[in-house]
Amino acid sequence: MITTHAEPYPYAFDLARTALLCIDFQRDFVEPGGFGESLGNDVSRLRTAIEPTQRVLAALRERDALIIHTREGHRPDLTDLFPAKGNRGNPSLRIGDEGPMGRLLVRGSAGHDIIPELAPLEGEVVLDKPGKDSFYATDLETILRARGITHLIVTGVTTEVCVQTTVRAANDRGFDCLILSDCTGSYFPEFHESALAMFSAQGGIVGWVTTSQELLTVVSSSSATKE
Ligand code: C5J
Repeated sequence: MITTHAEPYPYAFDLARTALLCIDFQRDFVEPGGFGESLGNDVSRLRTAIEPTQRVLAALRERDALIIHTREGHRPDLTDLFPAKGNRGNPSLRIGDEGPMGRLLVRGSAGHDIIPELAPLEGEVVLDKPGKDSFYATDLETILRARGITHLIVTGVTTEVCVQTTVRAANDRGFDCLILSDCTGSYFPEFHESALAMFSAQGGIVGWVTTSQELLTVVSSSSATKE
C-alpha cells in the first residue's frame, strides 16, 4: 500500500488496484478554435494542468498502472446527441458544426483528439463518451471491475464539469477517488477552487484531493511493482 498526504486525510492505495483517469484533455477544450472557445471561454486557463499531468502519466506508466483517457464527443451523424445538449446556450456554433479543427466535438475530427502533450500510448484505454459522466453510456465500469480496480487517481478538464461529474459517479459506484488539484483545470478559477473544496468537504464526501507532487513523492519512494 502507498499512502499520500491528502485532504481531508491521508489516502492509501494499492497501485495494482488503481487506475489513472485523464479526463477530456482534448484539443476541443484546451486549444484555440475548439468547442470550449466557441462557448466564449479563455482556453489558456486549462494549460496549467498539462505539465503536472505529464509527470504523473510518466510515473504511473513506469509502474504499469492502468491508464484511461476519456474523450467527450459524438458520432458523426449526431444520433447520440440529445437536442437538449445540442441546443443548450443557443450558441453561434453548435456541436457538429465546422470549426478550425474540424467538426466540434465529433469523433474523428482533429479537435476531438487528445492534445499531443498527453497523447495516449498504445495499449492505454481511450474511452469515448457522449456526456459529462465518464460512466454514462460507456463500458468504463466494466473495464475497471474486470481489472479489480478500486481506486482512481483523477486528472482532467474541466474541474467542475466532466471531472466533478465523473468523480461523483465513481464515488457512488464505490471507487475511492483522489483528485490531483494541479492536474485539473477550469475556465473559471473560482469554480475550480470550489469544486476541489466540495470533493473533500464533510470528511471526503466525494473523495480526496492532493497535488501531483505529493503523489509523485510517495509513488517514487514505493518499491512495489504491479504484478
Ligand atoms: C465541458 C468537460 N466542459 N470535459 N466538458 O463541456 O468538462
